[in-house]
Amino acid sequence: MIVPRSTSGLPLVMGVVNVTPDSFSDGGEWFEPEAAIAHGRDLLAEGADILDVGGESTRPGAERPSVQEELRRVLPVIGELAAMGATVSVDTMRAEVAVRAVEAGAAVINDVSGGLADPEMASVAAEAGVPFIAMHWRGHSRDMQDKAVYADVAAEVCAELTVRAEQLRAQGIAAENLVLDPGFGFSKLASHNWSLLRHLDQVVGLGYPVLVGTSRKAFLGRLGAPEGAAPRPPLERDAATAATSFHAALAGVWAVRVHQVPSTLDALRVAAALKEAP
Ligand code: PMM
Repeated sequence: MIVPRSTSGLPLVMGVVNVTPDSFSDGGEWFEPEAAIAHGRDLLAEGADILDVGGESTRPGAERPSVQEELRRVLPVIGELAAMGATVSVDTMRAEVAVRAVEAGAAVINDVSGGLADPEMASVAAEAGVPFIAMHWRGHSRDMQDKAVYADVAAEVCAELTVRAEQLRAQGIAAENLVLDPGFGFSKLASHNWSLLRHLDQVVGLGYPVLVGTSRKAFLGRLGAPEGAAPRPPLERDAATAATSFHAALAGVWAVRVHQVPSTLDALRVAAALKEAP
């Protein structure tokens, strides 16, 4: 399988299905498999092209679940959603979870560590022959913000992603199955996220399809919040997310990973109308 493409010229919409008790954006809301499946069905009905099912929270400071717990969370949800005809990606850093997820019907592997967290991941993805999303990553959530040190964030993220892509291809992942993601919020301060977003064209310029995941992230919550106050809560960040999706569409990304589909689709439609206008 090669990376699915939109026929409209718009980025694809990847809807987030977190089966976790502790994600920052929707913590616990869809933790039971039945609730997660129902949520996935809703996202699909709203127009999501891909459903991204994850069982490990990657919010800063998060502890990791066991492999067995991660499998218990994601497999039934992936199986049901794939059986409904959805294109499902599995959001995991573990090769064993990726293999079992593909067996259960996942058509895409989304690894926020880009294959760095598990030495078996690249060969497993190559063997499975499914699209592999490699995100820019400098370490596990526990201490990732200590590694948010850059002189030129866009240039350094591009350089690190280029090395990662070369290594993944050397490990057998076909170039046409590779997607890159600059990793908003992962080992990045708010200022780094804004700079990366502004220079997204550099990431797109690497020549691979690009996924952007800014949805409900903390840097958006700080907009409009008084200086020194807590960021606005995740559920109040969807309008700002739509604005970043609009920007990503103009930059030519392959897909946006979001929690709320209708506002995203509107933002992408505005971008398309602008692009087509004489
Ligand atoms: N962000 C989160 C989880 N998975 N995957 C990719 N490829 N890119 C991302 O930016 C990304 C991801 C964290 O957000 P969540 O807790 O809302 O799922």
